[in-house]
Amino acid sequence: MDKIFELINEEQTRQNEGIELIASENYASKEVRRACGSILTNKYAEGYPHKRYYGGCEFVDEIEDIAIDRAKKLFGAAYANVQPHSGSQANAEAYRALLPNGGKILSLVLNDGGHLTHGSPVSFSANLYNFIHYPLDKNGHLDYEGIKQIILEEKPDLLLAGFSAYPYKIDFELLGKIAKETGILFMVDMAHIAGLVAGGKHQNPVPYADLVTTTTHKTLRGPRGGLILTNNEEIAKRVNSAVFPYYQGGPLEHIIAGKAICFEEALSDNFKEYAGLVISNTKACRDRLAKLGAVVSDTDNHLFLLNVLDTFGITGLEAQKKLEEIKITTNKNMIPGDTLKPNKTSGLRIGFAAVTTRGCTKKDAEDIADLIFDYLGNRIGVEDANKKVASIVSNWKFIEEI
Ligand code: DSN
Repeated sequence: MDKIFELINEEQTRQNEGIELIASENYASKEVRRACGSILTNKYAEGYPHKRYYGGCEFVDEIEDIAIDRAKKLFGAAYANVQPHSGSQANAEAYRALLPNGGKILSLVLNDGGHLTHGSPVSFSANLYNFIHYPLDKNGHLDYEGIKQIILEEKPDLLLAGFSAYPYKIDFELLGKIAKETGILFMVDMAHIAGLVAGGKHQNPVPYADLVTTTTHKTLRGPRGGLILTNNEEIAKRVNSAVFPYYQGGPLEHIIAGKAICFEEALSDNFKEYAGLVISNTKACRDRLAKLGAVVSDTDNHLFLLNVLDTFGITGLEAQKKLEEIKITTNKNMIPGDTLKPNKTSGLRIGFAAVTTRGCTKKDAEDIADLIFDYLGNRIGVEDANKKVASIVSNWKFIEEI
């Protein structure tokens, strides 16, 4: 067997045996994976449905049309571009559609829960555009009035919302109103919460924003990829040019087929129930940790932040590595006002989208909280902790069956 297939098998075992708490991960369904691994990967289809640069596109045209229609229906958008290869590329394409190079963008800084493409100096974003940032308030919440004041003083061209490590609801309607009143554009990157929006458990930004980007593989539970939505025809045209030919070449029609299947799954009642369970499991784990005495953010969505420095006297990096010893996967994360650097951090980001797909219950979520608290606090040893992980996971679906 090719070494690659051996490694895929090992990764499959790792995914089956572990407790996956990385807030941006999930398990795509068999059907999504079947489409993504299909012969559609063989096809070149530069351009858009019915306007391609290649022959033989009649079937991929239909597939892409279906993906677009389902994306529009799922999020109530007038226009959808399903070709972005990733969330980062979707953001690059969105900025290109909305602003000239050098345009001024007001966003949340990475350290407070933003994203690399929201103006980090190590990403293209800060090199092509002029980013300024709004802070969170002292409790780690958005300060809507403060954002308005910054807009009035700094006069950016675009307000950007939607975050990677923000555990609270976002009032998109209010942010859209602020942008309108101050005469600037409003863009949302809903990558983390797209599944909660699709499941009706978070306010949908599409009616309030000029443009919305997302990934399709986080809470939305589809294939790894990006999506751009808008209700504005002019912006939609500029998005299409920014995606192809400006930033991308041939679309990944196998992934677009996987997106189409994911959108149909997300339109179901089962998915609505799933989105609700993600939120209640996250809350159950967070509340249990708080009850045990851990320093944690609150949560309204699929994630929370655990301050491991104040709770256990270790860094986020140390906590992440220690939990890996017992097959619990998390990621180190800055917490608002963090005094440590991004490669160490004071916090862990913990999310329940993936384990809820496998069948995690409220009791499992509370048991996971006990396990994290006891293991990071050196109250139980590695052997006992491993037994507890195996026992929790033994009640869950195998990832191949999802
Ligand atoms: N890397 C993603 C996350 O983990 O949140 C964001 O793109």
